[in-house]
Amino acid sequence: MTRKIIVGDIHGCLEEFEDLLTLINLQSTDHLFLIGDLIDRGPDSAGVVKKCAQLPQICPVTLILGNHEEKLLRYVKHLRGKTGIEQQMKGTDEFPQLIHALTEEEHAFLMKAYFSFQFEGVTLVHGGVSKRLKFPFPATYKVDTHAPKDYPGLELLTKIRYLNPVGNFVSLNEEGPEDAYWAEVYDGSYGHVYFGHQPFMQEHPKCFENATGLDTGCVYGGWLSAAIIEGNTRSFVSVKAKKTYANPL
Ligand SMILES: [Mn+2]
Repeated sequence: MTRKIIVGDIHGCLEEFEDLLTLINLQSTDHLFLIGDLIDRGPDSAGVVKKCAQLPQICPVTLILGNHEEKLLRYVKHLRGKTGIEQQMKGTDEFPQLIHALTEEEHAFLMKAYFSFQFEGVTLVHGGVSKRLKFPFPATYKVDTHAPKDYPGLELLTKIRYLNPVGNFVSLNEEGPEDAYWAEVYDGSYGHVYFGHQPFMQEHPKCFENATGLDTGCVYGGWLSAAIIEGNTRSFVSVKAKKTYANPL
């Protein structure tokens, strides 16, 4: 039977990712989903992208766009367009070296990412969802065919954490006592949502009523996790980080 395997935020943790793939024992009948944030903070972002770009040789691979990939693609767009805007972007220190290390094929792999993806009652996004989204949802949105200028706010799917009482996005570190973490208040109307972005420092993914958080903080010394969906059953696999590579922001 087809297994749908959803892997949490890797953030350059290549060794842990390879160990996780060994545990999963990927088959040609599987479908692998990567929930985004392959890159930044960890020891080998280029190695992780290279590894991921090879995996379609084994089975179908779907990349969900993380906020770090979203920023990288925007950076490259400005760089290639010679706008100079990329020099004003923050949190891009690792990008020049990473861009240099990636081939055109590997860059193209990142361009094939999805803002959101749907299958059988499940929605995948990197960050989170809200009922105030300004585009039809749930739906599958792809980076190379759905431009954020045509679908305003599409990039929010990569970075939603807190929502204000009416459901609007609250920027990082600007949340107040009246704001709620999106997965705590999500009513399930878009199906069960699998997501990353928010590190939960625990051995297995964080289960909410209508959502599952797959980022178990590997780059911060936690775990790298995956959910495996096979028919009506679901299981989790995790590997412990070999060390602490970064401090939580
Ligand atoms: Mn993220």
